[in-house]
Amino acid sequence: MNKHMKAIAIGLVTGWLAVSSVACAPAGPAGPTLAKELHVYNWSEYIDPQIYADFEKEFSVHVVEDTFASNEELLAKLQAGATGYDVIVPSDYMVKIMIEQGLLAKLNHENVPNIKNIDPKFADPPYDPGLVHCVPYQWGTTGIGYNTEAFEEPPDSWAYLFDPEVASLYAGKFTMLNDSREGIGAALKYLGYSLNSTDEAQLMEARDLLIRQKPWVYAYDSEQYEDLLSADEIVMGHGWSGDFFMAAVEDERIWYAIPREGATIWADNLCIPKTAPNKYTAEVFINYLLRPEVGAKISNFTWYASPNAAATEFIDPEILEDPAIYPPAEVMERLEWIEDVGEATPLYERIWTEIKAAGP
Ligand code: N2P
Repeated sequence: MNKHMKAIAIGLVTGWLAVSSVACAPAGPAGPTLAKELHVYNWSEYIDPQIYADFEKEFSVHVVEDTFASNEELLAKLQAGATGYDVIVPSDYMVKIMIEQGLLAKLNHENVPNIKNIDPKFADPPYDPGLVHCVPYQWGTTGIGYNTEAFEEPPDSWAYLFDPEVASLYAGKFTMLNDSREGIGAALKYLGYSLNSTDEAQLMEARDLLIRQKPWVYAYDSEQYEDLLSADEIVMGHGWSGDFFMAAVEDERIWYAIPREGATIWADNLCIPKTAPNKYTAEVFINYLLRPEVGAKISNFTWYASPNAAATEFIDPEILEDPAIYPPAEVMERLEWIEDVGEATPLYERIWTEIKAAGP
């Protein structure tokens, strides 16, 4: 009997026992039951769809996925009163903002025993100490994906996107993420500042640079840039590491560089909104994603690094050994986490709106 069949057999036996005990003992409080449907609000192409199918097969819960393209879009949706989501996937800084705004439920760790599989390095993040609300899902970096045939040297500097003399050579041939913190952050890094700067003069400099760059930008896009690369619409894109590596499986011309001035490192997290209709089912699902084999299946599909230490032995060696996915210490030192900039947040949003509204 394989492991799976054994689990079913035990389930049948305990099910039978439960029925017979109900018959001869006073009924206790009903344990939590699984919902028929689970609503996941995720980044696009961020999970192997087979995982939803496998979960449904084992637990008889149908997973419905809806996607968002930025943390700010996710936050706006929740603030506007969206109440249908059971699991959401915000990044680090957004977890902190959501906790402060009272938007997240606390996890019942008893329902998520596989949380023990999380690498200790990720088990006590500053944005959610002790993983009280969320569980880390995947982590990666933000840099420049490119068509290797279009460059003699890898475009490993933000100058390719921002230095007028260089970027203008690629006019109409590159995209920028449609993301306020990532877009402004990249400009700040090019200028030699922290991507969490709250200095108004530095932020104005970043704004001017982004407005200057705008005529050369093919599109502000966070969901299709890798397809645009493959279709030869663009030759490089500001984007998330794994999206390019995933595209490289089909198109070997595509590769990815972390700019030498430094770049974003981020971790996305599985969290449950306070308004979730099916909290227990959400916890069962999160616990499922934390199984070693399932954790590996996620990274083997997304090409992002996994915070699940127990998954490592099942992750493709090609992914584990790729220094652009698991960067060496000297690269890690140049990476910076996006932090909640508190009172400066409206300024970032205003700058981004100004950039998007500026003439071409
Ligand atoms: C996946 C997007 C990765 C999310 N397509 C970046 N935080």
